[in-house]
Amino acid sequence: MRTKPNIIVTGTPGVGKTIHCEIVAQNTGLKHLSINDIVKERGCHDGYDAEFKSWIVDEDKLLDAIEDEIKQGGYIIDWHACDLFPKSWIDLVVVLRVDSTILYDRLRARNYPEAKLQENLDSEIMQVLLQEARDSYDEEIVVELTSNSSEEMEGNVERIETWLKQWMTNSVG
Ligand code: DAT
Repeated sequence: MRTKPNIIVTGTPGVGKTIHCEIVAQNTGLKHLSINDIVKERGCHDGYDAEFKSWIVDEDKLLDAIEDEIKQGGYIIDWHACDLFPKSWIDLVVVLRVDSTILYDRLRARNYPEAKLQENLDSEIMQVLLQEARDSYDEEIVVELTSNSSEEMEGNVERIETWLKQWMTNSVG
């Protein structure tokens, strides 16, 4: 049994996963696990897609690389997919959502190639990651939160921290 929960923060690139995870990790002591960094640093990929400017993830290697850590609990996982993680590892799935005009500006600021920008905008509009989360986990643990503004981000962080406190209380009790 874990003494601390594992949380996934997911959503289309640019919704605010990294910034949410960093703040929650700083405030709570949960460890921020950036899957992007792990893929790069631990070589969990089959090479680089130059057109999309992204690594081609080897999911089996990735799961092997993080299994021992995640099973200890206490991680806030930052990744734009969630269906690869076994259900038994995860206690809460936060899906961040954003208006497409705001997302467009955030991805433009990152100089995304046009095809990648368009694919991500379509994905957000079609709610692809929300659907993936709902298909992969029990509905009680999937929470959809909007991340258009700093005020919304503060509210989201507070909600995640309240959930965490509740989880810790229940696990002790
Ligand atoms: P992700 O990790 O999902 O790709 P990010 O955390 O890197 O996204 O955020 C992308 C950019 O948008 C970054 O400059 C911070 C900004 N941002 C994200 N969420 C925000 C919010 N709710 N309010 C204001 N700015 C936000």
